[in-house]
Amino acid sequence: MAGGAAALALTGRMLAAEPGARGDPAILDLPAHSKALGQPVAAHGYGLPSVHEKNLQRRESPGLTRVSQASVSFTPLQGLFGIITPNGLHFERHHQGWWDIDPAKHRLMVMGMVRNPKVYTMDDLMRLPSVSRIHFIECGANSGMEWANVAVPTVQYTHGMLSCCEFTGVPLSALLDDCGFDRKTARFILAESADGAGLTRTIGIDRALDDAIVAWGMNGEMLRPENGYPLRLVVPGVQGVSWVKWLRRLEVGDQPWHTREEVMHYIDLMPDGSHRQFTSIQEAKSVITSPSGGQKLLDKGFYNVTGLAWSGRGRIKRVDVSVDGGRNWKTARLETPVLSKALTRFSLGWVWDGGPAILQSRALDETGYVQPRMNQLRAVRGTRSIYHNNAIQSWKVADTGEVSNVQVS
Ligand SMILES: Nc1nc2c(c(=O)[nH]1)N[C@H]1C(S)=C(S)[C@@H](COP(=O)(O)O)O[C@H]1N2
Ligand SMILES: [Mo]
Repeated sequence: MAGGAAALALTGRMLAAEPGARGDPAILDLPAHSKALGQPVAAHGYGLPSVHEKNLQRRESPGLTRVSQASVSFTPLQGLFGIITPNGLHFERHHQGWWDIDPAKHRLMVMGMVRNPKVYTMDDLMRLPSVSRIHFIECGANSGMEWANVAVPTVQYTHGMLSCCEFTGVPLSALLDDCGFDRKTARFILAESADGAGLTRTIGIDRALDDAIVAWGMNGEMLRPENGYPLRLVVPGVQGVSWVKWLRRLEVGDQPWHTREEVMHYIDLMPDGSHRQFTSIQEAKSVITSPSGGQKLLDKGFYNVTGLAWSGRGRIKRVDVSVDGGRNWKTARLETPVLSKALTRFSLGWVWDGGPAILQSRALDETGYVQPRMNQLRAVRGTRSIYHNNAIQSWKVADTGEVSNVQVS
């Protein structure tokens, strides 16, 4: 219930101390910070969050077992504002644990169907013209437990394999051009990692040339070790597994490699027994982050219902919010900026009357695609899926004010 505690803290922060008979001590008693010198500059060479925000942490889901180092920590979406994930709270997914690799010893090899295969040092790469772009990354298994309807308690664990950062690096297309690749014959790129996971994924050439980035920067500083320092692949709109961390090799070829990570994992088992591979684009999805599971509404009255929407196919066009389990919908306000393949923040004012309610959000993207209900998704995909669940999420508000995870058709 650690995540629940974090969620409660969010609501608790708004509680003022009870005014006593003489009035509010928070006003009447002059605090130490108004009477004495504060702390000096550079007390922390690298700044830290307030001690009062200690509860806001990446956490492992109570419902998942850690297998060796191969595990997941989830981003506390319920405690974040806007669209950018702070680097220390970016979710982590490691198949074989993480490393803090010495950039002076790291190399990137580009080979295969290119005229001039090359090995780059980090210095070589960082001398090239770079771009900085804001994109979301979502693990293909995000919300995977909802297929089995196990009522994961908080939004941190239902949707927290999701983050959004400004990534800086060299466009993959520029790197391929630098090695003289042939646009007529090249059709696929293999990306390979330097960690023990030997993570390899095939990426179609269109996607590679469109907006993929070989990135070293994240939110204005170097990538964190957990997120692939010093080099990772950024494949906007595509599920997290293709964002190869500790990237060491790119190979150009004319057919998919059919690696373990694309034929055994990250596939969708369909009702007829067949399985879908290479379903890599993350379709439009949204979730209300506040109020959300584990939180408690302390009183009747006004609430700003807010959350995040995203689409691997481009911009979010509209988000609708329902407070009655999907019978009636209102269009939410989208906060700017609304960027392609990035998280978009939405909000809608709501006056809670103290009765039971079911909160839902539904995203529409610029292609016209509408986020499906869980039963619409199950009708096509069956019940044996793990990956690629982008269904509408429902949060039930009980008359006690307690918010919990429910599935309503
Ligand atoms: N080298 C390497 N790259 C990797 C992984 C890994 O285990 N090793 N995990 C992948 C998966 S499944 C996901 S969802 C994302 C997670 O990125 P993050 O840990 O930065 O959140 O990285 C991908 N790239
Ligand atoms: Mo993943």
